[in-house]
Amino acid sequence: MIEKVLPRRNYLERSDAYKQKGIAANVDQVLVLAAVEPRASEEFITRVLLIAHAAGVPALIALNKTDIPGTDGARTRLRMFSSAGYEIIEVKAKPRDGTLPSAQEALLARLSGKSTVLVGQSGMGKSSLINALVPDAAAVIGELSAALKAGKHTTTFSRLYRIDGNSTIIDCPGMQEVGIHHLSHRDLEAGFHEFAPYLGGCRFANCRHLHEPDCPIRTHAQSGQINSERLALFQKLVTETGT
Ligand SMILES: Nc1nc2c(ncn2[C@@H]2O[C@H](COP(=O)(O)OP(=O)(O)OP(=O)(O)O)[C@@H](O)[C@H]2O)c(=O)[nH]1
Ligand SMILES: [Mg+2]
Ligand SMILES: [Zn+2]
Repeated sequence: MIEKVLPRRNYLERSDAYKQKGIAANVDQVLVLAAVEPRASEEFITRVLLIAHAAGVPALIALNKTDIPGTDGARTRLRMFSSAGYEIIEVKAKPRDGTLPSAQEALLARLSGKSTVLVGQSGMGKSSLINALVPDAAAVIGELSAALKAGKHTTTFSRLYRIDGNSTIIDCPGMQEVGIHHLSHRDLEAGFHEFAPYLGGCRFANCRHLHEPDCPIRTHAQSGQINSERLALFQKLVTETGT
């Protein structure tokens, strides 16, 4: 039953050339869930960070399944995000050996008093994390496909759960694509907020930081002040979206 429609203070959306898809509105933050296995895609995470930035919503990252081998490799792959200033919280929502979930305290502290939307690829353990945070949630958890080494899109609709009196979290279906068609070149640039000190220093006012000469974004990536993997993803997205 719809009781009341509140004014919209923000709106998180993704889009392709044909349509926009709303993810959530009026949230305080986005929690992007990555996992050791299935291997989280850095491009996926980057795209979520971009749509969050464009919606004016802060984002943080959690790495799940830190009980399984390969955790070190996953940590290394996520370093590009911590070097850009994003907080990464390690969790074990549903350890394989049946031990209790861990690192909930650090995460709960970040979720306290806020409304959070939890997004990630299928199989990262979003619903498992909901169950660990909200004892009576009973969110349905899926198996992984052995053949595809991927999630099976178990969650099919978004649902808001109450963690306590003033904290909520929304479980979403796993996303395959995070389209950023609604973002301009400026939105992309702004989403890579570590570029900010160097913007304006490019020789060309309309520099896209791809191959142009005298581009401080590129020279700072060469000298290490900007993470070069971040710049490579920025360039890939700029080229793909034609912005
Ligand atoms: N080893 C390990 N496995 C986990 C952990 N958390 C979740 N899993 C497993 O990951 C698989 C997928 O979990 P779900 O919670 O259904 O993943 P989801 O992100 O909600 O997936 P969708 O609803 O399809 O988007 C299940 O087999 C879980 O048991 C963890 O901390 N460690
Ligand atoms: Mg789920
Ligand atoms: Zn430039």
